[in-house]
Amino acid sequence: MKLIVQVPCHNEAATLAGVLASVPRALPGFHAVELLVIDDGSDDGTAEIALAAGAHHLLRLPQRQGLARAFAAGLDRALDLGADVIVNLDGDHQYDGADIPALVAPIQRGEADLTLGDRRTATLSHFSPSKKMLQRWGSRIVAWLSGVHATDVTTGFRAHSRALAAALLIVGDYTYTLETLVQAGQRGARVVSVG
Ligand SMILES: Nc1nc2c(ncn2[C@@H]2O[C@H](COP(=O)(O)OP(=O)(O)OP(=O)(O)O)[C@@H](O)[C@H]2O)c(=O)[nH]1
Ligand SMILES: [Mg+2]
Repeated sequence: MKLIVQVPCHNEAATLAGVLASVPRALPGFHAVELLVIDDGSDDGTAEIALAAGAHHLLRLPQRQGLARAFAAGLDRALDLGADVIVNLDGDHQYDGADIPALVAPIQRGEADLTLGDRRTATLSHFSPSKKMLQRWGSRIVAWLSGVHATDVTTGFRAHSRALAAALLIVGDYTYTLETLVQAGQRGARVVSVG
């Protein structure tokens, strides 16, 4: 089993090295753990920092395409690289790579196709009221459209089985978070919140 941790980045030079350092380089049940950085048209040296900080793979988008396209391009590359499980971890250090073992465990056990790192935002005071509202409504819309019940539907910390990643079709430019959940639910994928 190969795990690829993809990190979409637009100008994350300040935080990327810390993000990559937080990712465990070996995990029980995986013969390889590899880092894939998607550089979405950065002009702050993000790509150079990625390589210096130990990224195994670097996908450079010639110009900024937006998070959803960067995410989708990363999934495609990770599949080409033979990933069995693909984790998405944002480059701004909002999440901790040390939580990856817990995030991938339900997929390793064969109990989930997609896991969500739940930030427990309802109780986080630094999350703005508008973001909390987006989440509340997003959560309802996802449940209504697809039957998936999850609180933190906008989280960028997720793990995907290979089969689910290959089935996702991302058409938006801005955010992939809700449309991927709706598609997963409509396909009957098992979505599990962790955290
Ligand atoms: N905003 C933005 N992020 C991008 C883009 N391309 C790649 N990314 C990366 O996508 C990840 C998530 O972006 P964020 O701006 O942190 O989005 P967010 O976590 O929903 O928002 P915050 O709560 O403000 O952090 C980061 O690692 C970005 O570097 C882009 O065009 N715009
Ligand atoms: Mg962020």
